[in-house]
Amino acid sequence: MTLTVASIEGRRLDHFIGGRRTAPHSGQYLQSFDPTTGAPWYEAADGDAADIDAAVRVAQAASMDPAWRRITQTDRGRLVRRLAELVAREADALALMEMRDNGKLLREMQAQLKAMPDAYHYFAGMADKLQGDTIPVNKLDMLNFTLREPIGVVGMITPWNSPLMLLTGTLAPCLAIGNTVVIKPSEHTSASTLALAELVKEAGFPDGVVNVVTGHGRTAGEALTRHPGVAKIVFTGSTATGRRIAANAAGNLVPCQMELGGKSPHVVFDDVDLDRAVNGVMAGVFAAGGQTCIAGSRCFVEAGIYDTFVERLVDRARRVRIGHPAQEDTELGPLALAAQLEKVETYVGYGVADGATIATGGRRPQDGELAAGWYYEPTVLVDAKNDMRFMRDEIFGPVVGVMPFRGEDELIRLANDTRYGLAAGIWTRDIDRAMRFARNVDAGTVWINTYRSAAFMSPSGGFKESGYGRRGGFEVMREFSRLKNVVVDYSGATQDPFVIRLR
Ligand code: TXE
Repeated sequence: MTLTVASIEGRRLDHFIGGRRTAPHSGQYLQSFDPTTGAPWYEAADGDAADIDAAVRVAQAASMDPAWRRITQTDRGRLVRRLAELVAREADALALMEMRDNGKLLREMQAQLKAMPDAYHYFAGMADKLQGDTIPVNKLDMLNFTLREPIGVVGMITPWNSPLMLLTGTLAPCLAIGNTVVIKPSEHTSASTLALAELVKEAGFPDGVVNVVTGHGRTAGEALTRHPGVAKIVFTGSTATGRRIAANAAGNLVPCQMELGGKSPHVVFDDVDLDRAVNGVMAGVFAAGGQTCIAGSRCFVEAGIYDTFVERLVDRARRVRIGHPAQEDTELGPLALAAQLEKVETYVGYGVADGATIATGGRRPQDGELAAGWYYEPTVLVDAKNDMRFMRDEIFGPVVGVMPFRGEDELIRLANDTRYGLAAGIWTRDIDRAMRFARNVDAGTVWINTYRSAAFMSPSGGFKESGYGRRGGFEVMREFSRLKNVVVDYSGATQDPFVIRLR
């Protein structure tokens, strides 16, 4: 892997198309910033429609090329496993690159990267298990069966919060199934995806199977979603952008998989071990700086323990260690983007204007080096209500709104009073109650006495405006293959073309 933090500092990075670094058609590059200082640290090709067109054509050609199309399933799986080994070899370098780009804790990015090879191995195992059915039909001497085939070129648009992890859940199965891909990473975090493309080449995948075009959403991203050569769009990002992409894809009748925003309810009943629940709520919204679609940003606490719970939560939030993401003891790093910091400040302001009270946080830290970066204190807003703007929209930062509830009926009404439906969490010792909540809450994933416990073996995705389609588990075999029905008449009989036989 030639791309590392040291090798790219101050340099220009090109697209990766057809197995080669390719300069942007426009000659333009965009800057990528270090969130701990706000300073640019490398430039990436600023792709446009011409670059996307070149990449999609190459990916189309690769999907028809016998080097990829006629490879056995076993060999395809072997390539994905080889990629897993290379990701394991480069895990530390990739984690460092992602931390530098998005400011997330090095420990967190390392944990993601160390777990990633297992995901590639898991999906590699699907390569030789993609099978159809034999269908019994009411005709003798007829064989009726289904085939599962690759779809073709899959366009992937990824965000900046966990670039490679969010890519893996769709890239690994796509490759195992035999698709080819064009990836448009976030303009804020281009480096690690370009580095991964180098590993794909080193693993031995034919050129053109994986292509990366960097650039802005409104140019490169938009062009990818409108390109008629793309057979499916995979998107992770905001609901507003997802809606726009789905409309573009509809123009070509192309299906999408959408992993969008969330405003997930995180519930605490009065029968719990309070320390455990406080830690769970903290992890749900302050880990990753709240920059995760599954953040438990609306916290509902049973009225009887509301005051005690808030006191403990605030006490713990005040003790969160804010610092440089590479430091071993840092618990909260900076936000990834200047725009994200502004969004967080704006929404905390809305919260106060709408009648909530800041119990802790609500400020940028002012001391020393922290003042220069995009840092924000963990923030707890009490007296929150669902109709307040900060409780309705996804903030994507370390901000939680807390409100009391009385009884399960009120809880379900409050929990589901959102346009999102991505995740939900509940802390209680009463399993009946937990199961009733799991059945009644509108969320694609429900956690009971845990939170943010994601696994590539389980299907994840949202309801409502959080999107559609599923990642993880066996569901992806359906998502990234197409189903063909084949009918064979082996009777040898010649039929009169105009005889209609009634049964
Ligand atoms: O997202 P966008 P942004 C949410 C979160 C955050 C907000 C804004 O609430 O505050 O989105 O972040 C590409 N056609 N999430 O502006 O715009 C873009 O280049 C095609 C939730 O970064 O959704 C990038 O690659 N592509 C989330 C990707 O879309 C377009 C993760 C995401 O950008 C495009 C990130 C267009 N017209 C943000 N416009 C999650 N679900 O985890 C943009 N893009």
